[in-house]
Amino acid sequence: MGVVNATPDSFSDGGRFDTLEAGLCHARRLIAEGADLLDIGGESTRPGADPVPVEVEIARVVPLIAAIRAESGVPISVDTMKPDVARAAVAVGATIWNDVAGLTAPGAPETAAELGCEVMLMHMQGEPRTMQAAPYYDDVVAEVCAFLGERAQAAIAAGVARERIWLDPGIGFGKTLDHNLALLAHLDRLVALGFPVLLGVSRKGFIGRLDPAGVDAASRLPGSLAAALAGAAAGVAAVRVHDVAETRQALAIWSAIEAARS
Ligand code: HH2
Repeated sequence: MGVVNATPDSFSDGGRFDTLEAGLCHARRLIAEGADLLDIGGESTRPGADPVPVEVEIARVVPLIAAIRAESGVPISVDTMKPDVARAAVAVGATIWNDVAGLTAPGAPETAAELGCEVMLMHMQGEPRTMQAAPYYDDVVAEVCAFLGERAQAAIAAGVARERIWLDPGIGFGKTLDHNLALLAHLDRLVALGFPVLLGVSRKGFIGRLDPAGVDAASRLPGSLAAALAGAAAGVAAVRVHDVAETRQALAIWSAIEAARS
């Protein structure tokens, strides 16, 4: 999954793709690099980010999704916590709702069922503005698995087909370095819930905390690849990345080695 942030303030690429032309150029590039799907977001969820009004978010993502859809059949997800934004995105061709709040907004599961789209349910403790203030868990892996299992059941109860549901542990969303590492070390437990798992580690802050040379988001590609491969080894179905070509190469080499085992 290649990321196109149509935002002025995303942590790794904020402001680079926030005009329609720049967003479309970036989408074309990710498609050419081999992205299997594109994730379009109009609200930054980086730690400390303020919420964006619904009309602003719609104005950022809808023209871009429509423009991509006009020239490519690549599957498109919309990265939003708001049912009205998901509705507007699906109307112009998005087929997946990527919700970092796990369909917890009022009416979200019902909207997803009505739209008939796939849903990606992510775990987040708190909300972006404050989530890194003091994350706390007794058992982070058990709690994230329980939350995601419960959100999947809520989606199914509202009418979302089971085979349209993905789960995502939400690396960096209300989690300390130790929480992130515990989740990455035990991804197999999330995979065991029986839904495809999406993993977002690309350029995230935990990489900079483990390696001082990765202090800037743009210098975290090697760590991003290492974490993506750890995810692949644990059986995740997709990785959400900024660097599609590099990730594809890393995954291709890893898979070839795995295939040669048998
Ligand atoms: N991470 C980000 C945003 N959306 N969605 C899912 N499902 N999983 C993730 O890990 C995830 C996500 C944060 O990354 P980015 O989009 O680059 O930054 P920002 O939120 O600042 O736009």
